[in-house]
Parts: sequence; C-alpha cells; structure tokens
Amino acid sequence: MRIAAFLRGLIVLLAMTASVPAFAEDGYDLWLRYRPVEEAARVRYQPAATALVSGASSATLDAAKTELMHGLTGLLGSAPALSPSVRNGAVVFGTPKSSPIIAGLKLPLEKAGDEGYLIRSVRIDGARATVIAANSDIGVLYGAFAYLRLIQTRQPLENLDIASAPKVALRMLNHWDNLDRTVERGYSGQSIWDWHKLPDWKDPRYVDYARANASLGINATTLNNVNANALSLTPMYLEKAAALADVFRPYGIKVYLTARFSAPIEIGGLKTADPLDPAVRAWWKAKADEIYRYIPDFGGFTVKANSEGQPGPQDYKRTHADGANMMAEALASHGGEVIWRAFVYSHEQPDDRAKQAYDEFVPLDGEFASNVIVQVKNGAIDFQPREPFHPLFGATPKTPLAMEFQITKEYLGFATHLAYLGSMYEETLKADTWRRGKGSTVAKVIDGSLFGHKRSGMVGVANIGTDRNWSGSDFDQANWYVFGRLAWDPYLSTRDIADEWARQTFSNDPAFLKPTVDMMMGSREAVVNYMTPLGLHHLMARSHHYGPGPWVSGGERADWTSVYYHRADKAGIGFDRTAATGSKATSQYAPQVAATFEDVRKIDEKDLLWFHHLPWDYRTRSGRTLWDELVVRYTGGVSDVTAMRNTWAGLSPYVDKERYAQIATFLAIQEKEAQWWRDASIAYFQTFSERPLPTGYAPPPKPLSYYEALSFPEAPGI
Ligand code: GCW
Repeated sequence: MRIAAFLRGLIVLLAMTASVPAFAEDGYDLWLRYRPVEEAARVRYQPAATALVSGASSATLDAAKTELMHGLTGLLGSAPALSPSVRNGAVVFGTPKSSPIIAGLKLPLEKAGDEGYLIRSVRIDGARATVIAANSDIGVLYGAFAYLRLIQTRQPLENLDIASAPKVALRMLNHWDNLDRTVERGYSGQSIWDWHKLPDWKDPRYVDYARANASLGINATTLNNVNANALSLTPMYLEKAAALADVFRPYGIKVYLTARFSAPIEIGGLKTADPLDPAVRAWWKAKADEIYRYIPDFGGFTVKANSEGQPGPQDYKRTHADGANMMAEALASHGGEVIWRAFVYSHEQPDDRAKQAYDEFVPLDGEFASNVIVQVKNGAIDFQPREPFHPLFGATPKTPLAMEFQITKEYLGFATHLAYLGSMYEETLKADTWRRGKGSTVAKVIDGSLFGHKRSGMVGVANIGTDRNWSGSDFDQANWYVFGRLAWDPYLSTRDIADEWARQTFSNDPAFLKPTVDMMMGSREAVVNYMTPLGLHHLMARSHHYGPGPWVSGGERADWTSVYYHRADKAGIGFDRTAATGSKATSQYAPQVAATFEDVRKIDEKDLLWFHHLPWDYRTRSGRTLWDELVVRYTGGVSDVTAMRNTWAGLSPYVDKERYAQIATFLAIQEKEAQWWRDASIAYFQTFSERPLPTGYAPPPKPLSYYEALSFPEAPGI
C-alpha cells in the first residue's frame, strides 16, 4: 500500500475502462482500499475536497496528511492541492495548537475528549470548507480515517457535524505470537513480527498494520504470546520491540509485552519469583526501568499466571493480587499498567471449571493496585461459539475490567469458515448483568461507566499473520474490523458495522450489500448450530481443536475433554449448573439473571444445555423432543451454510475474481466441514439417545468409528 505503488496501480486502473471487479485483488489493502468512486459520486464529492490545509506538523499529523492525500487521490482520481490558506473545497485538519485556523474557529472540542475528533462543514472567510479537528494529534488522525470512511461508504460530505470520542480507554490487540514466528491459534501464516531481522529491518507491513489499527482507533498492542517466553524481556528482544514501538508511535499505538512470571529465575538468576520477596520486587523494578529506557511510552505487561501450566504467584502461596501488584508497583512511576488475565482454572480443583475464575477474583476485589486492569474472557469457559456472559462482569465493582474477545477463530472454524463475530460480541456486550439494577449491561462494565472507572478495556486476540490478506480470509478481516469499531464504541450496531465494512472492502452496490450483510449476520448462528447447538460447548477435537471431537475423554485432565462438558448419558445431555441440583454456577450471577438461567421455562434455549442436564424426551419450545431438536439444529446449521454458498454464487458480478473465487472455495470447505460436524456429532450422541432421527433427516453416512479415527496431527495453530 505504499503510495508510489498505489499511484502506479491507479494509473493502470484509470487507463483501462473495464469495471472494477474485473481486477484481481489480494485483500492486502483491507478496508483501506480507496478505489475510485463511481462517476456520479466523484462529481458530488470532488468539490468538497479540492485542497488540504494543514498547520504545524508532527509525526502523527504527517500520518494524517499522508492518509488524506493517499485516500482522496485514490477515491477521487486526482491529488488534492496542498494549500496554505482556505478556499472552497478545503479540508482543514489539525488541533488548535497546530492550526491557527482551527484555533480561530472556537469549535466545541470538549466533545472530542483526549482522543476523539470533530468533523464539520464550516465557512471560513466565505469559503466552504470541512474541518477535521481534535484536541490531540492522534484525534486528528482518527478523524482523517473517519472522514475517508464517509467517502468510502458514500455518505454525504455536506452539512457535516460529527463528534466522536472513544468510550473505552484501552483498545488493544493481543498477539499470541512466539519469538520463532509461530502463532498460537493463528490461522493466517506466521507472525508478522520478523523478530530475527528486527530491529534493523522494519518491514513496511508494520506501517500498514499501524494504519489499519489506527483507522479503527486501536491504541495498544501486546506483541507476544500470553504463554510467555522470558527472553522477550532481555535486551536483545527489547531493542526489537522498541523498533516496533517507534513505527507504531505516530499511529497512537502503545506497545505492551507479556511478562512471564518466572522471568526473575529464568533470565534474572534469582532462586525464586515469589512476589513478596524483596529481591524479586527489586528485579521487576529494575526490569521496568530498563524497558522504559528502550520504550519511553511502554504500555505495560499482559500476564497469564497460574493457568494451563503457566507460573504465577500461587506457586508461592500468594494471590493473583500479590502478583499483579508487584508488577504494577514496578511500572507505576513510569505510568505503565498491568493487564492481568482472569482466565485461570486448574484441573486439581474439583469444582466446575466455569466457576473458578469468579471464585478466585471476586474475593480479591479492592485489593488490586490502581494501575491493574483484570482481563476477562467473554464467557466462563473458553471462547466457544456461544457462551453466556462471564459472571465476573459486574461482580467486581472496585476492579476495572477489560473484555477479552477472541478474533482468531480457534473454535469457529479457523480461517476458512465464514463466521462474522460481530453478532457474538454484540450478544455479550448487550447482556444485562443486573448488578446495579436493570440495564447494567456488560458494555457498561467494559466502558467503565457502571462503576465509574476511568480506565477499562477491550482486548481482542488478533487474527493477523503473514498471509497476504492478513487474516487468513477476506471475511476474517471483518472480525478485526468489528472488534476495533466496538472497542471504540461498544454500543454500535454490528449490522451497521458489517455494512460499513462490506462497503469499504467490496462494493457500495445495494444489490451486493443486502445479501452480504444478511449472510454475515446469520453466519455465527450457523456455526453454533452445526458445532454446539442449544448451549452445548467444548466439543472440538483434542489439542489442535480442528473438527468435532464430542467423544474426547481421558487424558491428562478432565477439563480438557468433551465428556466433561456435555455429560451425555442414557438419561439425557447437558451440564447441570443449577443451584438446585448442579454445580451452582448460576449463583455466580445477580439474582435476576440466576433466576432465569436456573429455570428451564425461563432460560433462552440458546443456553439450555450450558446450565441444564435434560432428558432426551424433554419437550423444547418447538414442541420437539430434545433429541429431535438437536438433530434439527445440527442439520439447520449445515443448510444455512449451503444457503450462504448460494448467496455468494449470486454475487460474483460485484467482486473481483481473485477474492470471489477464494471465498467461494472457502464456503465449499465450510459446507463440507459443517456436514462433518453434524454427522459426527449425531453419530456420537445417538449412542446415548438410542433414538432414530426425526423423519426426513438423513443418518450420518459413516459409522461413528470412522469419525473417531480421523486424525490431523499437523493441523495449524498449536
Ligand atoms: O483458548 C485457549 C487456547 C490456548 C490459549 C488459552 C489462553 C494462549 O486453546 O491456546 O493459550 O486459551 O487464553 O490462555
């Protein structure tokens, strides 16, 4: 996407008269394609954007200027003039400090906050102009992207009066990237961080990564895997991380690193990592001081401790608060913070895994230092296609929380299945915790408003890799996009975001948009149905998690098997988590929520078997037995994918050949794998239900033993 290359491409494009879709695209440009608008739009837009008027410069304001220049040139077919003064069609951008013109306008910039922006149509000395104004340089850059989005999505450029400021302070990606460039649960190639060649070779891709994130307002990135390697805190790697931080700084993105709890032993030569040991505390303090010498605006540490074999404070009989506070103290004088993950559970603990994080963290509420944020996965197990919201949301009034969503599709079909995660994110954000009465939504916990926290966060486990299209598939780019947009404003409609994304990524043609957005909005529910309908969860194959494995049992830990979760037997299926007869996980929710989850007559059937073990003949609301309903849902999930394929087949006129073809093929893979999930799951559960399939529903074509024997030792992402 470098400018020269882009302009060359543009000339070629303009020289030819064929329609845009005929040109192959490889997805590299993401939603920042800036392809020429159609003639009618050009005539409408061009008079509003003939010149760029900037003021004093800075690295960030220069990035805004470059983006506006690049974007407007691409969209409108000619470069805007760089003008020192305002004339008709001027786009004036800056802060009151950088631009005397903006200072003179006395705009209501309080609406923009520290990071937001205003975009307004104004008259300056009689000339019609547009201002992109902010209190900070980064706000101007965000405003520049928002302005270009208006054109890319064909919004009017007249009478603009837009004010936007992020609702969530920390908007962060977590890369589960290892120093050897493998990516845990990554399905889009290798890590984009070329550690070996850093710090000298700074891949131009890093700039495009920063641009894409800044276009959404993402302002932080944890570069490395939470299953951490202490080496990343050694000088050699700090120098490399510093090089990345230098690239990202103009784009408002702060670098964070994961901190391995046992680092004082592994790279510090100490005998212990006990957080209350003075030598350990001194080591972390010195380490923090050292990091800030490399990266003066270092964000802080992201920590996974005492979870899935990672070291942590409990190894020394200390609490998570002891561990987090030790690191927080080391970072505090530099303005850094600790993002401490609540994804903790142990197989030595006999209680329901879904309850463990709540039991661990609720008693610690009030004990965390003020620069600690606790990061909580959307649900209590692990990024399943559907989970009820995590009971920790709203349960720790004194502790600011960050939402952790998974963007990479570990449990939703890797890179090939089309699953727009917007609907899943929205479902969690809109869930009502009832912790301060009706309307205490998860979104209000996450933006800090429910309990008045200034800092809180939204974190996404990235799906970015070296694949030319960044995310493994074109539609997976939408998941990065929707994550970022929701981090900025968790109240946005994810249908609107899908529409916005599809316009920028493919086409503004209504004949393309309606079916595409409908397909995206239904796609996650299709996955839920062909993998884990009715509240079932954790049914995937062992270890690599590719494909169905409801039969997974035995092995080193019960909580890594499927039978632990579905509990199917001759009597029925589902995990009894009720207070009356089960694990009592329902009691971890506010009484109003608990009462709904507890009662089979009140619970939404989407969560039925998450909380209840029910007989195969239990009557679901459709009137069908539970067994029949299960088969109907599994089968419906597959037919939904068939329908998606058909939809896509009708959209070839609107999409360039290369992207069209890959998506079509991926949908075919998805259909095949959906069928596999359905058949294998039905074959397996039928051994318990001992019932025939409802009339008209085809039996699995192969015996259960066939599905059980399938093996994929080299599946990606481990
Ligand atoms: O989802 C599970 C994954 C692990 C991951 C872990 C976590 C980074 O299977 O690969 O480890 O969650 O979130 O820590």
